[in-house]
Amino acid sequence: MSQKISLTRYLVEQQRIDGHIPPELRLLLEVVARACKSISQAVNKGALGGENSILGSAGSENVQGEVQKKLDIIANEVLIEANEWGGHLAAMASEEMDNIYLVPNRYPQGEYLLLFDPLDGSSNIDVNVSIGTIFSVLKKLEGHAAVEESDFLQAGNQQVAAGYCVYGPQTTLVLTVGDGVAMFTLDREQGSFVLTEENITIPADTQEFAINMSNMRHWDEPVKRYIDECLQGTDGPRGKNFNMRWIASMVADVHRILTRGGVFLYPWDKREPEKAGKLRLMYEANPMSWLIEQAGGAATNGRQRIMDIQPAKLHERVSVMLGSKNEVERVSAYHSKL
Ligand code: AHM
Ligand code: MG
Repeated sequence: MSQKISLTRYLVEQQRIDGHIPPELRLLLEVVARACKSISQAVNKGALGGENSILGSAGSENVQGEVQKKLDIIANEVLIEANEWGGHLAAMASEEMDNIYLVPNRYPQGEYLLLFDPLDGSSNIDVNVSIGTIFSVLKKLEGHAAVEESDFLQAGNQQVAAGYCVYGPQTTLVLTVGDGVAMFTLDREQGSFVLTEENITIPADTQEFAINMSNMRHWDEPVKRYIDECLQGTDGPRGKNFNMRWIASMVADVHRILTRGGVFLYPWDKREPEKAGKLRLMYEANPMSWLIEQAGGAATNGRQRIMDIQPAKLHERVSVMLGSKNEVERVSAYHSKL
């Protein structure tokens, strides 16, 4: 790319030239990107952050009963503080908050709802492995003056923007507003995100899968069959060898898939049968599914397109299989044969 295109310019063009996004949504996305820059700074400091290290546990649990890390809480606060006063939002919801967060009365109210996992891949924070922020944007339901949790309970196909920021060797923001997927790399000297990849497409076929193999004995038959056939390589029915990667940060695994293809699975398993899965539908699976679909891939819970699932609650969990289209279709077909 001869001339550098900043995220700001990309969004202005999405608004002005293509009419894809209204000005308030552009502002919202700029604010989220700004918050991600601050989170990236905090992540970079690690053990050097503040008087005490910002690594380690915060000594509390979130609504899902998971131990919160200090950086989970810092990232959550950064996103709230950046977004609450701009006038573009009505409310926010986060993995780290039990209930929705209403924009305080002292600030103007907007039409949008922002959902996020402030720091995904928390188990990787202390070990200096890539982590990220995932976000999804919905519109408030019309005719509702006061926002309630029920306003958030919209299927993923209602999203108006979705993305993530991965804090890895580079800090990269990946975004869709329904017009393909674009990637922006943080230029630390300039302090801005620069467009580095547009119209991302995922190859329909792949020879790489991502799954936590230690859960194998708990999977149900379709997932076992799919992975078992991959593992048989050239000797098995697939007739080709597969490679495996598992970073344990969905952002980093999805980023690899958007970059070179692959399939990611965090399926339902028998450990806690009443749980639909580990990952959360509204602020993990839905935004990632939309990015993957916008890049030509597919995303399913095995039986249904993830983005068509009607959520029943804010922190709902879901079984996730996403990535290269032909692989996702294959694993779906194995589920329908049950
Ligand atoms: P988190 O939101 O608490 O960080 O959990 C989500 C993460 C995903 O990023 C990742 O794919 C998965 O949990 C890893 O789980 P496991 O530790 O079971 O491999
Ligand atoms: Mg998380």
